[in-house]
Amino acid sequence: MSYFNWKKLGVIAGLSLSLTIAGCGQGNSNDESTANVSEEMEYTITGIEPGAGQTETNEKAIAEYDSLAGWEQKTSSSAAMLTALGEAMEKEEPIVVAAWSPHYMFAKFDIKYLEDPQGVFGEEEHIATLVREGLKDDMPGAYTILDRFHWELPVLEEALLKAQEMDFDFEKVAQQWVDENQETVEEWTEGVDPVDGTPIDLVLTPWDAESFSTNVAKIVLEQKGFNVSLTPVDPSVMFEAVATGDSDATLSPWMPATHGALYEEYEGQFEDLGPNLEGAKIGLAVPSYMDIDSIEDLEPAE
Ligand code: PBE
Repeated sequence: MSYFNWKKLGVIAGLSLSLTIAGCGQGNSNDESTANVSEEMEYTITGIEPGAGQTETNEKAIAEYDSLAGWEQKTSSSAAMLTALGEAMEKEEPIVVAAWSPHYMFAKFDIKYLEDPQGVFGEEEHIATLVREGLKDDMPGAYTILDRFHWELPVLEEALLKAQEMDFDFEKVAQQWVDENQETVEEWTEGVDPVDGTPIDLVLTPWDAESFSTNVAKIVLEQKGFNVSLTPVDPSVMFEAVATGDSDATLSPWMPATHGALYEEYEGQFEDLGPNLEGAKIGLAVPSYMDIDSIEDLEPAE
């Protein structure tokens, strides 16, 4: 027999061996690696706030993936999701959660994103700075500061870990960061003329990264004499407020996937000053002990 034929035989033998293994696994529901964990999870994704951009993206994933046919998303709050994740992990139970980074959940829990071969959650996200039309003329100093304002991912991640230690008192965490990083702050404010109590409103969404960064922006603008108010809202209200001029600016939109639909809806009615953070991400995540790697490894309910 030639070498070629031996090789072919080897392939056939290998194939039938893996078929045998797969066959055994399917008939044996006690085998942990092949048991239907999706059923154990009651075909449910543990989601976050109903108004989150990601809640819609999760619904899109349910609609688009055959493996998620018949699944449901349970929404409540980010805090409730984190509690459910912690409880499941304590008992080593399976769970699929709405996840995003930067967030301290990846430092606190040993979890992994599920691969998203259909690209529903997009690739890299950035957090954008949007300002209302006319801000540049009305408040050139604030505009300059907001335009310069940006984060490197590790800096923001470290701040979010610190926030966890400081009971999520973002005013305090932001003040501490500003105190320790006056050099960066001075780069943002250099050459900006001080004002005397000009009011400016920043609208923000209620998640950690956004709370931290908007509180830092508040302190920095206050150092130049602005009278800053912060208004926490849902993503849809955030876009509307900046588009109508009810609010002056926001540092919270996640693009292009998470808030892309809202961005398009209001496009042309705000000015985009570009990313204030790059390298963000959203997706579905599971504890690392779960033996699946992709959304396609889940099983439909029907
Ligand atoms: N999230 C993830 C926000 C932005 C991305 C929960 C922090 C949202 O879903 O709207």
